[in-house]
Amino acid sequence: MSSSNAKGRIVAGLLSPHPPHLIYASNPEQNEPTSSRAGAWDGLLAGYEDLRAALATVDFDVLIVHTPHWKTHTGTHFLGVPHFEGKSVDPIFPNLFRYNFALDVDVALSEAICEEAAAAGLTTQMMRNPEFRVDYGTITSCHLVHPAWNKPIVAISSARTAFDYSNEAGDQEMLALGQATRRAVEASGKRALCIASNSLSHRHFTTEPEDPEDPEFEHRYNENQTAWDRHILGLMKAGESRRVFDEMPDFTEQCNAETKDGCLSWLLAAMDFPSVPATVHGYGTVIGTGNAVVSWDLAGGMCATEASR
Ligand code: 2X7
Ligand code: FE2
Repeated sequence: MSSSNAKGRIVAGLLSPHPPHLIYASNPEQNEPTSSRAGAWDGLLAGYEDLRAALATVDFDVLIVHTPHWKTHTGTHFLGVPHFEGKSVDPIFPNLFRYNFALDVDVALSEAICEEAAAAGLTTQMMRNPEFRVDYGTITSCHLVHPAWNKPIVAISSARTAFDYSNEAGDQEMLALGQATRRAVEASGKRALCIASNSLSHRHFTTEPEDPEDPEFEHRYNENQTAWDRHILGLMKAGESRRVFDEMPDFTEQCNAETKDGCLSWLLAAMDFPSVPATVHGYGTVIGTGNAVVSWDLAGGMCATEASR
């Protein structure tokens, strides 16, 4: 771990979507259901493989994840117990995701971000219930980024301000939360991977084929959604992350995008709107939703892979 005298930093930012289908298709020992491996999501799984290869040369101390599936209605909450174990079941897809998790939390960093955010005027709370069932967004994204689970995490809830007020209000809150996260990481002396755990366009089918992994069934919901996703990924690759933030309310509105929960806006603000071009490791649909695996190499530590060459 870095010396606590050194200035901490966010070494990389990741957009890491969490369809539980990707865990199902990977057949890790922690997940109970077994998939057919028929191949519907192979492109996205290859994107995650490319991301993990790129991260193999990155030294980090902690993963910080903002998740849309821990929904809190009284401000932003942070995991505040050193170790959690249990079974996380996706409420919509219990046939795909029943995952036995065991994870460690960097409680000191959680508390530091919580305090920084509170000092910036946000409503915040530490979650101290040791029986808490960690949500599938946090687990899926952390597993796909770093399946070894040998680093502590910080998990941040979605306070859902955009749902109660407006997309603009939600993004302004995420701006403050992202900046608070950055300040707390810098003061901690730690090297952090920051993860936005959300899909992009989010219209989805409401029926499932007999084999959920049937590649004949999987396709984009419609071209409008995909065109918006392409546009956002183009801005990311061009290093125009501030424009992504500025266009976020329209994207969220017109694409029913999962960005409404704030993860990507938080990440862009935590990274201080980098102009370094992002790498898109993979893009694909899951039940029609648009999902992109993207990285921003902020410390120059990621190695070249197929996607970045
Ligand atoms: O939570 C999700 C999601 N965001 C996208 C696709 C499929 C399932 O779950
Ligand atoms: Fe989701």
